Amino acid sequence: MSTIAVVPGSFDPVTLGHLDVIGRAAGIFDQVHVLVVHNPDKSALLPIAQRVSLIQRAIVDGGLPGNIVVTSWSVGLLVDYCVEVGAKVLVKGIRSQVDVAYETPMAIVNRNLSGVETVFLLPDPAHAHVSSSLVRQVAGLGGDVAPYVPQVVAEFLQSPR
Ligand code: COD
Repeated sequence: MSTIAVVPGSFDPVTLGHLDVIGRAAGIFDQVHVLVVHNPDKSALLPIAQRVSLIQRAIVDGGLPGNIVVTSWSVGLLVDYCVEVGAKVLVKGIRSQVDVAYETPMAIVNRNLSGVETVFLLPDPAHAHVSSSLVRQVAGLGGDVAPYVPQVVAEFLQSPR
């Protein structure tokens, strides 16, 4: 039986840290669904459809495997999507104790709600300091975000909109 894993995030925008986790998940699981979800605790920069499009282009440009699909979810719980598509696993990236404290209760509640397990992947040290909020801040102040994001995202953020 093939195992579907969901890699959820706000991906606002997708970073090299996200892409690293997505690529490694795709090497472990049969199918990976990258799921763009609105996080009500964060103020959004990009519309959801734009985030999906940038992830799709970054995956192609980065030569990631073909077992990855990118989509979004806006109704109900994250695990409702997992149940709908038959995914048994959520994959999250853990950069620090802050991520552990944020993700651990959600992992337990998600398992209680649905039986879906959460697998934590450690980051590539080269990208462990990277976050979308840092990228939003640097881009908003006119700085160069190219070291932190796929090229397609850097070009998009630095183009006039
Ligand atoms: N290296 C490795 N991993 C990274 C990096 C990096 N540089 N940067 C981010 N990550 C990881 C994060 O730790 C996270 O696991 C994932 O990538 C996505 O990060 P973000 O910042 O894009 O997304 P978040 O943290 O805003 O998460 C949004 C979610 C919607 C996924 C989250 O809020 C969530 O799981 N919500 C649950 C909603 C729900 O159903 N609640 C009820 C039950 S808990």
